[in-house]
Amino acid sequence: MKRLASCPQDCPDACRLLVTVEGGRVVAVTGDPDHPVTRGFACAKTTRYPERLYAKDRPIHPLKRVGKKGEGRFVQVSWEEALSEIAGRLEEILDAHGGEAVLRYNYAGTMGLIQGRRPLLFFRAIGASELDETICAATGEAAWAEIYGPEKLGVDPEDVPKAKTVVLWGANVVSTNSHLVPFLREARRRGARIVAIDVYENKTARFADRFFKVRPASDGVLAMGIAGELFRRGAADTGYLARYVEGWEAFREAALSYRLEDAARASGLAPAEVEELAETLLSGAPQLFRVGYGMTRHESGGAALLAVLALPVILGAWRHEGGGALLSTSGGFRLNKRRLTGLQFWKNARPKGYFRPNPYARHVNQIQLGRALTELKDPPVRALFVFNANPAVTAPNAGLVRKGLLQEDLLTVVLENAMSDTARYADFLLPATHPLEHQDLYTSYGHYWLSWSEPVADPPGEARPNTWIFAELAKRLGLDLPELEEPPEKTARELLDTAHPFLIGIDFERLRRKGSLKLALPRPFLPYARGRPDGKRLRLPVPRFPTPEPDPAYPYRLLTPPAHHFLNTSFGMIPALRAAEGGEPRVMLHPEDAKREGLRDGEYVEIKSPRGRIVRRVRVTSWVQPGVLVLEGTWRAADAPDGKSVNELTPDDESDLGGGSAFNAAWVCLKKR
Ligand SMILES: Nc1nc2c(c(=O)[nH]1)N[C@H]1C(S)=C(S)[C@@H](COP(=O)(O)OP(=O)(O)OC[C@H]3O[C@@H](n4cnc5c(=O)[nH]c(N)nc54)[C@H](O)[C@@H]3O)O[C@H]1N2
Ligand SMILES: Nc1nc2c(c(=O)[nH]1)N[C@H]1C(S)=C(S)[C@@H](COP(=O)(O)OP(=O)(O)OC[C@H]3O[C@@H](n4cnc5c(=O)[nH]c(N)nc54)[C@H](O)[C@@H]3O)O[C@H]1N2
Ligand SMILES: [Mo]
Repeated sequence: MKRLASCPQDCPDACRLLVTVEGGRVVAVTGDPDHPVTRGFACAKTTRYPERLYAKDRPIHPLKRVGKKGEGRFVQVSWEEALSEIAGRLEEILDAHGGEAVLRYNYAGTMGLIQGRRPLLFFRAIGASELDETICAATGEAAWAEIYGPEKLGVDPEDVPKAKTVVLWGANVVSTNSHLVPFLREARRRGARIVAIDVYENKTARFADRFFKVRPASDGVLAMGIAGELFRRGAADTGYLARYVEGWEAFREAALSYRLEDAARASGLAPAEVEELAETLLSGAPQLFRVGYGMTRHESGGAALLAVLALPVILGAWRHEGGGALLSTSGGFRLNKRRLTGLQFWKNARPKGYFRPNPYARHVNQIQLGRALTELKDPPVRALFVFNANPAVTAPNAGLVRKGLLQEDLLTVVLENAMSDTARYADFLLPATHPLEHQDLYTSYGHYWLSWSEPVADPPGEARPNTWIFAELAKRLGLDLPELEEPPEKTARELLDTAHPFLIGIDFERLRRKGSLKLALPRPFLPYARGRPDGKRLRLPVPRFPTPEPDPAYPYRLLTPPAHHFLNTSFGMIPALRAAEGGEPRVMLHPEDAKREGLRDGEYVEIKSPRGRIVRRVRVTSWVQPGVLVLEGTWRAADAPDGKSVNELTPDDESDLGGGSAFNAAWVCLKKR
């Protein structure tokens, strides 16, 4: 039997999958041929869903720790035993320390709005510490908002074939947004030129017509140099700027102060190459900038993205279909989320039992989980609930996270549908359904299709949806939270109940019938052709790029971009995908650096940062540049030769904008072993 379902992964593509099911089990996965973005193909990862869903070590019964913390030794218990014991411990913690002693840690393990977002209600109802979800997009979002306002409305990928110049800037789309590739090929067939700008030669660099390898964190200066050149050549769309853009004169002044040589020196390109970039932009309009979050994960990553995002504004590219920028399309989904995550409790407190809504609850930045667990006082964090995330290896400064997770007096509850690294640290490991086993509503950050997904397979063992688990806990705490128990259809209806014009004609019944519907975008879709959608003008703030003082003890910058065959850690349990990534994590090192360090291809090296040390096998390759190391993918710690996550090395400091992560600002040194 073949059934359609939505792919839940944290990926811009938000595919519709065609799933073959036999006896309630998924046996094969491909893409929905009728979905205009999925176009019938599933990626290297999702075709492996059967292996992920039925992995031998998937937790399918409630488990209670018997070994030491982190050992991963559990005994099976009943749901009743697990839930009542957790509720009892929670009650003690709430009595002794109040709600803020409880912390959730969640991210986008499923992009489904119901199983992804609804559980927040539980935490807001008990006045738990608020988690700022900054690990991925916060810096990019903040940079976007400075220029374009709070809604991220990217170019519709289905309009990409109309672009004449495409710049893939710090976006490895061939690996991380593979369903954009057919649209790029179509643009190329119609005469577009595709250039890629990245710090190493990744798959997208090889796909592009021209590749520019730039120094990490140099994009801001490079973009300002290009902007200066555009103004000098009289190529700026001054009509557009004068009418729709605030602050452009000051921006122009600033841009003119960057010479081609400045941009060249910072980026490591030749001045002629910077000029070539400017000329490429002028050779074919409209220009499309597909920008990634990778370049934002630096000390001044927000400013860098600001400068890059200014280029389509200066060129007036937004006036034409296919022109502009594409960071995310998430701002198109103007759903009615008022009640989804319990924010309404902050406005109308309804005290009952432990029901202590607290709009002023302490905020914890998720990239500083280790600090929160080990340093916070008044109250200390005494209970941690992890769902839809694997912070033991995906959060920065993993050594400190581990120290926090090992604390005896911390109650750790993990909801999982895989034996994740974090699951091993759980006091209670609760079996969650996989999104192919429950209903949910999905938006996308790479296109404008909304979807509804029915379960296609039976949940194994005693697995339950996240919302069921939190509803049961709420009951045992005497909380009145009927929202957690309401049928997903009801939540979906409410989410779709909005007067926003993009949602006109999209009601739940139609969405359920069709499975997937495109937002009712105006045609042509030119969201910033006349300033912001809200009628305000765009803004071009002048970005500043402080250069960090280099520490000679840590001469290399380590970058850790996504791996082609993984989705963060979500597919690490599949041997074939690990094999496709080379069997173990490898650190890429330039031949010159290898020579200086006396390292040969295939040898192991110790990599050390001020926060920790790990051991990795070396891959000597000129895909990278001198002084820059690249390690693709967040591997499960157990698959590394030393059992340690690469995030032992990464900083938990905030970037310059939005409190976002700065994974790529990891300065390290190498020690031959
Ligand atoms: N296959 C696969 N797909 C994924 C993921 C995955 O793990 N694997 N992860 C998903 C998630 S959570 C996200 S957020 C997105 C990832 O989205 P993004 O973070 O946008 O990741 P990429 O598109 O890979 O773009 C990152 C690129 O930025 C480059 N980069 C890093 N620093 C700099 C810099 O200073 N300048 C420039 N020019 N480039 C730089 C990296 O080398 C890398 O090639 O992808 C999603 N899709
Ligand atoms: N060094 C370095 N570290 C990084 C990055 C980097 O570029 N470099 N990228 C960062 C980025 S962009 C991101 S987004 C984060 C991602 O980090 P995480 O959010 O931790 O992502 P995953 O490792 O995929 O973990 C998601 C988990 O959710 C589980 N899950 C899936 N569906 C469900 C469900 O329905 N219920 C429950 N309970 N669980 C479910 C999966 O089994 C999986 O273990 O990592 C960040 N970490
Ligand atoms: Mo992400």
